[in-house]
Amino acid sequence: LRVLKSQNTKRISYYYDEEVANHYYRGEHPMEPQRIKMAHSLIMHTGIYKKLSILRAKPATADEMKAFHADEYVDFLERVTPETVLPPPEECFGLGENDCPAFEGVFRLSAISAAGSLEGAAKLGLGNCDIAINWAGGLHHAMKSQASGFCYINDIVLGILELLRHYPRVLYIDIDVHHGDAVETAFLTTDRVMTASFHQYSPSAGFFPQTGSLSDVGRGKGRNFSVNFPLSKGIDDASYKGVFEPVIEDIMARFCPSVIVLQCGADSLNQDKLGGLNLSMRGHANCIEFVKRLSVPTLVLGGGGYTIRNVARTWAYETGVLVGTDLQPSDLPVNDEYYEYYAPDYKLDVCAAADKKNQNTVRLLEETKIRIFENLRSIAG
Ligand code: ZLM
Ligand code: CA
Ligand code: ZN
Repeated sequence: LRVLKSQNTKRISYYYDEEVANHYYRGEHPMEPQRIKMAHSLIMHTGIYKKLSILRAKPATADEMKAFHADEYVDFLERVTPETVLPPPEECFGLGENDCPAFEGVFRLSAISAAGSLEGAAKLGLGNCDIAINWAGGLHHAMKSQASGFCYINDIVLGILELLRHYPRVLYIDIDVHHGDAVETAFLTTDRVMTASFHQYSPSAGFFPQTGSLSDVGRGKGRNFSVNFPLSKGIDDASYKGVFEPVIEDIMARFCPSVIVLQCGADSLNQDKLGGLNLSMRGHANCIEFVKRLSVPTLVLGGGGYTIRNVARTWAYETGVLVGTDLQPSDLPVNDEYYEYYAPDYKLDVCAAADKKNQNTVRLLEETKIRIFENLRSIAG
């Protein structure tokens, strides 16, 4: 009975605000909030919504954002418009450059993104659900006083701060292709939050944000509570599983988190416009399934993902994994409002490339794992 309960009757809260899709970063910017609505449409048309409690969170207020962000920054973000933002090099708080434009509604979109993570965390904190999902969240680069890497308000840090009011230890896992730098920095010196990011790392090639080396382990009381797994281009499903599962397993044994926050950036998939990895949808979803099986309360968030048809496919499929429905590749519903976006195959699947070179050597992956195990050994007790 207990096994049944832990696997099949998880109470899942899913946060969605249809207003997300009314926002644009302008022009040819790679970040497209519309992908959240596309994923939602698949979730509705495949029927997996029946196993979710669908909720709309109240957009976060400036005061709620100030639990992490600097007052001056939040006040600026609330007021800035495309007309008042200063051009580079006079840009303020990171806004104005191409990565973080001051588009119309930037504060509102950030408030919606933060809301799902905050309310999801609060609901998990009260024990009123087992899993909370917010695909509009996962904006891991937003710093205390600075927009960075398409992110303005750090919904993840806000969610973790809320969870810390209810739970002693929070594990943050980040499978976005980019390093979860701002979440790591926010909790760099505490032993109550462990951050673990897997990411493409090639600072010599200038791959953003160029941080997250293996030797980046945290500071002071937080030493060895920051875990970084740098990867080279082309990693495939088998290699990723071979590093992800043992590292998370070891973290579970040593750190014993009371709650998990999982950032599911879909830019680690094959064919992403910005990322260079070679994961299939199933390889990516294996991480979500693995974390689900740990049976720890979990806040599941979105993040990057720039080939939007694949982002929608993957987050819909992963929602299915969380509710216990293994959607089949043929399950792409013909009545979906974005059906034509899924041409030419009209399937749910995202495949890995057969001919992409995996630039990660078995030897370096094994050595990296061993270094991480060594670091984790020193936190016990
Ligand atoms: N230039 N337009 C991931 C955040 C990645 C920094 C190099 C800006 C782009 C990119 C923007 C339309 C997450 C950097 C890039 C051009 C300095 C990054 C606007 C194309 C465009 O066509 C584009 C004019 C833009 C931005 C590409 N930016 C690719 N990579 C990174 C940030 C966010 O997935 O982790 C979480 C949501 N920025 O490499 C530059 C150094 C700005
Ligand atoms: Ca990452
Ligand atoms: Zn990313």
